[in-house]
Amino acid sequence: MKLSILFVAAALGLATAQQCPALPSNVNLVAIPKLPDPFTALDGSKITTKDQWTCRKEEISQLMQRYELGTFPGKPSSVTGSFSGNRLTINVSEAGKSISFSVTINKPSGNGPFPAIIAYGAASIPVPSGVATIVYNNDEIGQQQGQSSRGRGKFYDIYGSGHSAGALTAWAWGVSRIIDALESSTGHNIDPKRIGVTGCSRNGKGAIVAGALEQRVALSLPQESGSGGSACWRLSDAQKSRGQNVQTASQIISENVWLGPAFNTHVNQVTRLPFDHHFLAAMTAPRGLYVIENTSMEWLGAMSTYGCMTAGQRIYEALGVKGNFGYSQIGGHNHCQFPSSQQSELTAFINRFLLNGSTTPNVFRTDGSSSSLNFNAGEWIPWTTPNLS
Ligand code: MCU
Repeated sequence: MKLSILFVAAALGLATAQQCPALPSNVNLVAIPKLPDPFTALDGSKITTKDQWTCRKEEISQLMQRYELGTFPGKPSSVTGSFSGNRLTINVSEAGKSISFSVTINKPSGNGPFPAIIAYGAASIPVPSGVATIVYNNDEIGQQQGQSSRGRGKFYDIYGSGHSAGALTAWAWGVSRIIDALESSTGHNIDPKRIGVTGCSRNGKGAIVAGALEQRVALSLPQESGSGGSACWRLSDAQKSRGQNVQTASQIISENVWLGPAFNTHVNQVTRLPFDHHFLAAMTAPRGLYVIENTSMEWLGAMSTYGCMTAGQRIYEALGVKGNFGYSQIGGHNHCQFPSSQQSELTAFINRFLLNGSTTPNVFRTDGSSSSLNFNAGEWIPWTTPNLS
């Protein structure tokens, strides 16, 4: 049946979405001490083509959802948007439940259409004139006030307090609904094809996960996301075992509800996870991703984010778009204060992905010394990077 549908579609010259196999219900979790290979699928097959990558990318997303992030639901049965003043109000209904939330859109002067950056809470990067800011109260969608926040917020009003999603996934769902509403409503003059997402610290974890889960995000700008964001669980554990005060998986689940409850059983044996956070880059590629980090904050895991994103960049490289990925780790400033030395890099990403520029950014740098970071790529990245055809 499926084959004949595909055949008829092909004969009619219709585009058919690639069918990817569902994730097996039982995945054999085995210890993978170093960073897992993005280019070997669960069934052991090697990924050598972009076509094969399509389903591996989907598999990676399903794995991260099942064991860490919780399920990212598809589009609800009804999403509407209405724009008035500078407020976009989004009404969502699904299976007899309804919620409504609003975002504030601060627009440049002129006619547009304008690109926009969705800011979790408030932007702590400078948003250039020419780009709108959409202020998103993510806490309203998924609360993040410690353990008592589990299952609270408007996402859970729709899906139930027992839903598997952690707050990061609930917030990404809210980003998706903002984009739905921008696509279907008028008067706002925002171009839904040129949307960036940013946030710092806990909200930086949210920004990187939003771009990974929601494929309509054109540019992700996570700032000082650290553990649960651009850091890898395995590397943060390695830093911890060197005596450094970094946030690990076992700590993060005790602090807040950013991740799904399914993650709790894995935090003391993260080597059994069939992924690590370089796979967030896999889920985001080939779209724009500029990771902003800070060597002056031990808790973020300077080696962990640097090493994890070194591995993440290789996925972009395999796809032939290495320069669409950026990593910049600069210290000497407070948490969530954007240093002027990173301005030209941020500008390059915004120009390329939100302002229709054609120059590829190409940023990868740290001000940490190799001895202070002490990341051995040969040890932690035991796989080779293919040139996907
Ligand atoms: C870096 O983000 C978090 C961090 O994960 C938490 O452990 C700490 O409590 O808060 C940071 C944050 O959000 O600071 C604003």
